[in-house]
Amino acid sequence: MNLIHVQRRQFLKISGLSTLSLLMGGCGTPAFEDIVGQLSQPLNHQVGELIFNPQKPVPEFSLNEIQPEALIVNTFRYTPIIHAEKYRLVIDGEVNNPLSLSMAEIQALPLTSMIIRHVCVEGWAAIVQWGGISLKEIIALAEPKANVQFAYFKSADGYYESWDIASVLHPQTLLAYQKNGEPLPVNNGAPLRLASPIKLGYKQSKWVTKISLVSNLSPFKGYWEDQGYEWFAGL
Ligand SMILES: Nc1nc2c(c(=O)[nH]1)N[C@H]1C(S)=C(S)[C@@H](COP(=O)(O)O)O[C@H]1N2
Ligand SMILES: [Mo]
Repeated sequence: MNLIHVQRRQFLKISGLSTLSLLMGGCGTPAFEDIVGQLSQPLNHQVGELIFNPQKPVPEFSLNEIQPEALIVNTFRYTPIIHAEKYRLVIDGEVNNPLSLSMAEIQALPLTSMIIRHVCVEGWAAIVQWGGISLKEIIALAEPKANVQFAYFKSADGYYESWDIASVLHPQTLLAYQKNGEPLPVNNGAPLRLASPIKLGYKQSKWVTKISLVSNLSPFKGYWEDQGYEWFAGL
């Protein structure tokens, strides 16, 4: 596996987009507009645009605002035992280059760090520093097809989640392997968990083992969503 950065030209080639279609911002794709029109969320985003024209980051906190004791471990099923050497992150679905990455390969990618507020619907919040790789970076390596609109995240404890592609490709959506400058503890989702300032706590899957990029949602949208919680869950 060659973990080089996907260059813009390569990406356009592999995703079947042309520079012209990017400049036109999706004009002349009536089939796509039809599909989008049926959805209740603002999902008129194209993968290529989201990767090459990053969304605006939300403000972050400073080091002295971190609340090391405030992050409550919130695990509904059980804490899975994952052997770091055997662990692989699989990226599949509507992609031209499916991936199966070891932690060593993931940690060879550029480290991004951010200090954000984690907000749980159960009524608590915590300012946390997360370190990891930007999800956008790793998804670009998988060469998503132009029609991708959602990502499913599968976790080792049976938890599952789905996100809209714009939130997935937000510059501050990370796959984190560090918490407050230390290796991520198992309770908090090691070896790899989602962390993002734009979604509620239950969207931030711990122990992520598989990311599937898709153009449609199935009737199963997420562990809590399927019990009545809101799907978009934006902050
Ligand atoms: N796999 C998995 N991910 C999960 C959960 C879980 O039970 N299993 N709980 C969610 C909820 S509701 C919250 S608030 C956060 C809590 O993260 P923490 O345990 O690291 O504080 O993880 C989220 N991700
Ligand atoms: Mo939560």
